[in-house]
This record gives sequence, structure tokens and C-alpha cells, in this order.
Amino acid sequence: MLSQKMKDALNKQVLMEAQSSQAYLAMGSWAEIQPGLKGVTQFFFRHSDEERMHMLKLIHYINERGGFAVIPALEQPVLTFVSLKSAFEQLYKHEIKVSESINNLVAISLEEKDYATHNFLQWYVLEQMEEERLARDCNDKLEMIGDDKSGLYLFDRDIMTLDKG
Ligand code: OFO
Repeated sequence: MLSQKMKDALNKQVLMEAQSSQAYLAMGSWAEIQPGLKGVTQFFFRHSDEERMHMLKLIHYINERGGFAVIPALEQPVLTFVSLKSAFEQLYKHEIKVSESINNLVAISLEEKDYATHNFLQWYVLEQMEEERLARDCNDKLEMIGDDKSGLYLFDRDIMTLDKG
């Protein structure tokens, strides 16, 4: 059985994963109407789906442990970006925030002596490490590319191979 504190904290994470999914969906929609960003578009949409999967995993876990997963209302995400670089910078910042939030959940699970939840959260800890690495890679590459169109072309072509999926 989850403690009230653990339940509330996990439900906050449901919101965060839903917001991530929504934010990457918006990035995908923006990228889709830019010329030549087919690969990036696919990348954002796929990430949005992954975040939804993270959210669902939490929902099922909360409900299976005797809690009630609350489906949250969402604010509209950022819709447009001045550049691809700025979209990826936001993605990276967002992932860092999510990692902090997961770490905080892990701390609460220990405080509450909830070792099942602690164990459940290890998957998210690893996932966040991977997501931060990926976002950092993309940012580093875009930094190197600058305004070079052929660099951007290659970035768009190769981005799906950078992805783990
Ligand atoms: Fe849910 O992994 Fe990123 O945010």
C-alpha cells in the first residue's frame, strides 16, 4: 500500500510525464511544418509516445498498489521555436528537470521505507540517464553545426540512429 505522501508524489510525476509528452508533441508538430526536418519530426513524435508510455507505467503502478492515479489537466505547451537548436535546448532543460523530479521521488521512497516503489523507480533513473545523454548529444551536435545547411541535413538524416529505439 502506498503512503499518502508517496501517492501524491507519484501522481505529480504522472503530470510531469504527461507534460513531457505534450511538449514533444508540440515540437513534432512545429518540426513537421519546417522544410527538411523529416527525421527530427519523427524523433519528436516518437519521444512524445515514449513519454506517454512512462506516464501509463506510473498510472498502472499507482493503481496496482492501492492508490488512484489522477489524470491531470494540461497547460498548453510551447508551440513554436526560433530554431531547431532552441527546441533541443528546451528539450534538454526539460529532461534535467524530469531527472530531478525522479531523484526526488527516489528520496521520498526511501524516507517512506517503500522499497517496492524504490525498486520500481530504478527503471526511471536509468531511463533519465539515457534521455539526458541523448539530449546532450543532440545539443552538442547542433552547436557544432551552427548555420551550416549540409550539417543540418545530415543531423536530420541521422537523428533516428542516435535514438535508442
Ligand atoms: Fe519520461 O523520460 Fe523524459 O521526460
